[in-house]
Amino acid sequence: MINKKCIKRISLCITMMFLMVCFNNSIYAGVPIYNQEIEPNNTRDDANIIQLGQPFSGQISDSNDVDYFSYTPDERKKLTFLFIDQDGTTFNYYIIDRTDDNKLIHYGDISGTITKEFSFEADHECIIMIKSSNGNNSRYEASLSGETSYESVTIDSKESEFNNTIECVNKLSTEDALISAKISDSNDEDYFMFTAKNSGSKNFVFYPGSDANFYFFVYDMITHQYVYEGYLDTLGQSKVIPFNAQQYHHYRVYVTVNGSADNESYHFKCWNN
Ligand SMILES: [Ca+2]
Ligand SMILES: [Ca+2]
Ligand SMILES: [Ca+2]
Repeated sequence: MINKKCIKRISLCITMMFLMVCFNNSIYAGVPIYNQEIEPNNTRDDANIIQLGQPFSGQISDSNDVDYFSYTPDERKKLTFLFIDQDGTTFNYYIIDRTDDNKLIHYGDISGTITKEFSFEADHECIIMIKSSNGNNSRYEASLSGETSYESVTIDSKESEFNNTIECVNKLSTEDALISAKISDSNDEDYFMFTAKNSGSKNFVFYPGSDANFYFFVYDMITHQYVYEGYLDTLGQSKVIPFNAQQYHHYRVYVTVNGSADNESYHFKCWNN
């Protein structure tokens, strides 16, 4: 028997699903695909959204046809693009980082089979474009596969996952960069490193974006001493930690959240006094 409470719940679910669809569509205009392209996919905005590791097939129907595909990793990945020409035509391909001002990652001609490997940042949209100037119903198969990239990288402002170990630390390009990051779940840990460009008194400031129970430390990797270590004890307020920096010393910053965490954002910055 469906009572009023049930109907209320069902209509709430439908409303939420509708809002989620609207929200997704506001980010990506294209449609998700599985094993087959869906036309029209002739612009970046109409790119077919592909699934990692799922091969798909397509065809260039004439010399005006272009096929765009899109994938956005939620953490830094090593990606492998595989392309197989199915009927002896020469195709042209372009791999683009749309988020990084349409930076061209790879491009070239393909007849036969190619694989291309490249690293890709979290939350950057990877666009793959296929065309063929001599194509007429030219068929191809392709796939994009990938795995988490376990490498340290240099960052300017935003953290780059995976940074959960000392080896995969995010290195700050400058000691006073303002870094924004998040603890995405209770298993997330974030490692950063900066180098003091001069000696003197500085303030390390931690800005919590929520009232989560943040734990963090700042550690001098040369003297092996903690500048600060402990829970954020300021109840959601910024924490200012004065310290005497030593020129060229490397400082490790570690952040996590004690207990449950759901995309708990935070910022930090080292200020020169
Ligand atoms: Ca197309
Ligand atoms: Ca994180
Ligand atoms: Ca992390």
